[in-house]
Amino acid sequence: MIVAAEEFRIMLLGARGSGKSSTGNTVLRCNAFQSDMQLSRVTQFCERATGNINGRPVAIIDTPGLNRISRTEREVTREILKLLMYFFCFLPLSKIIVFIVG
Ligand SMILES: Nc1nc2c(ncn2[C@@H]2O[C@H](COP(=O)(O)OP(=O)(O)OP(=O)(O)O)[C@@H](O)[C@H]2O)c(=O)[nH]1
Ligand SMILES: [Mg+2]
Repeated sequence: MIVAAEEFRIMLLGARGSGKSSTGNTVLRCNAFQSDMQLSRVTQFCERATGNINGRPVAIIDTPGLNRISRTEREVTREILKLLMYFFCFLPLSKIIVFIVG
């Protein structure tokens, strides 16, 4: 019997411009997330991209930067919590590794 490997989930948190999206692209070895040096926040909403590393499915969850630029901290926090709620409501057994970038 072949058992499918559990998806390995990594959520990237950190300040604006700290390299969250670049880290996600490096791990997935593709340009899944928009990455740029801008005064305003580049990533506005939580985004999920998936890939495969050594046969193991991997999902990276990129998030907006936690500084108070363009959107308030409250809006960004709500955006991140919305995604976490999604995982824990619809995929109750799922585990997420949170990685602070920067
Ligand atoms: N020198 C260097 N530059 C980096 C590194 N990681 C990211 N950068 C650059 O820093 C800039 C911002 O990187 P992003 O990955 O877009 O940063 P972010 O945290 O996703 O930014 P927001 O989405 O705005 O919160 C880009 O120009 C990247 O090329 C790093 O490790 N070293
Ligand atoms: Mg980003």
